[in-house]
Amino acid sequence: MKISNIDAYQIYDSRGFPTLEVEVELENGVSACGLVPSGASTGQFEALELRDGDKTKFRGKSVYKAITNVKEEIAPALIGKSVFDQQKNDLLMIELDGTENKSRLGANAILGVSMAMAKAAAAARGEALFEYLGKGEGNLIPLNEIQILGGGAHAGWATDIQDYLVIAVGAKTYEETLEMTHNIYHTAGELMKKLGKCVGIADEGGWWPDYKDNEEPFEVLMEAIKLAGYEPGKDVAISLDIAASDLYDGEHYRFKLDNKVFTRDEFYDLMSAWCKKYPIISIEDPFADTDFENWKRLQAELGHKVQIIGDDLFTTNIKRIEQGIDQGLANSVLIKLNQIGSVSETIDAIRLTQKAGWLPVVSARSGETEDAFISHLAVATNAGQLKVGSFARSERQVKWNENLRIQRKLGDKARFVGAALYKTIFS
Ligand code: 2PG
Ligand code: MG
Repeated sequence: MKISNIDAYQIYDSRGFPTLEVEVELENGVSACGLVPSGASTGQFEALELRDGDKTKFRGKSVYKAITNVKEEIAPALIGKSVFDQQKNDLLMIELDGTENKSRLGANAILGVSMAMAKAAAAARGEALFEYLGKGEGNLIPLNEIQILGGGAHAGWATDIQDYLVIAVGAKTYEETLEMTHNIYHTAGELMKKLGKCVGIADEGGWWPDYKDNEEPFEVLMEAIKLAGYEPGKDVAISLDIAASDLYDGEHYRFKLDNKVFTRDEFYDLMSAWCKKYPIISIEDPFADTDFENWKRLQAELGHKVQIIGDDLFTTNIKRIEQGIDQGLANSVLIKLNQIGSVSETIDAIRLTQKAGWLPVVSARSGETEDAFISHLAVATNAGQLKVGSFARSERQVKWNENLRIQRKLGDKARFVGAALYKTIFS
């Protein structure tokens, strides 16, 4: 089944920023679109998101160059190729780009084509995307990691910590994780409003808080879990994304809200102390992407009972994940399609993570679209976990809802293991 046409045009993400939609059309008339997400707290090792930078157009954020690259360079190279050769076609685009970080054509241009190609191929086979990507092997409905409070780059630095999240570790079914999170999300919102601590909604749908320091939110989180009728640690655990690269100047970590400066040792002590003081089951980017020593130390101290996830640390990049595995820097990898810029490389990153006995957590970006590609990717690869921001706003809900549909389609074959997946990394 050959690709007959590829088109691209500008659409708008959940923040109203320009992004690309790419349409891949096949010789039998079937077509599909890939919608490209965009981060705010991006890692320095991510593949490059090409923006025009012309201040007179969408304040520098338009993506017309990336669109032109799809139409004038990628399309002529891929038209006539088999849509089922995902890996070969992704590689062709990577070679056509010719740079280490996809900076010539743009990772957004390449990813849009890559996603649309996979969706068109699935449609041509009459399969759901998860079936096509997983070659029929994917059936694990993921455990959700859901944001209750948003801070950092997603909420005007209302807190220095980026995400305060929950994981329904006691849930027996996927539906139950959603119900538990719904209850906690709304209880937390009501509580914060009553206390005068809620300013609005952050970029990923969590509550935008107004606190004096970065530790106060733990109290509302613990209280909301209890008020919603759950036991912290047993039914529901806390998860954090510190996004610490944003707090690090090469020597010190800084909390603006608390007006505190930490040496690397002091910051280590704080991260380690929080993991012991609160029922934290998972912590992402507790240290900067260059502070390997602290990563290694935390993994050695707490990696047997806390999920330690590298996001900016690894940027879904095979070489960086391999380095992390060699050096024992963490036990889990956040997986984001646009950090690396193609579907094949993303799946390779997941497989590498799993082979090492680590856990992949498939993730959305803070700037999202109505595309539910990642829900399919998580099930297709049996990744086990999905992080999509909060439990509000349609660009988030479309992903949670898609997993309900996937589960329904899988019927008896669907599996949900919940927190039992942690057995893989905990001893
Ligand atoms: C993260 C993501 C999603 P962003 O840091 O994990 O929460 O944020 O897309 O802004 O990098
Ligand atoms: Mg992160």
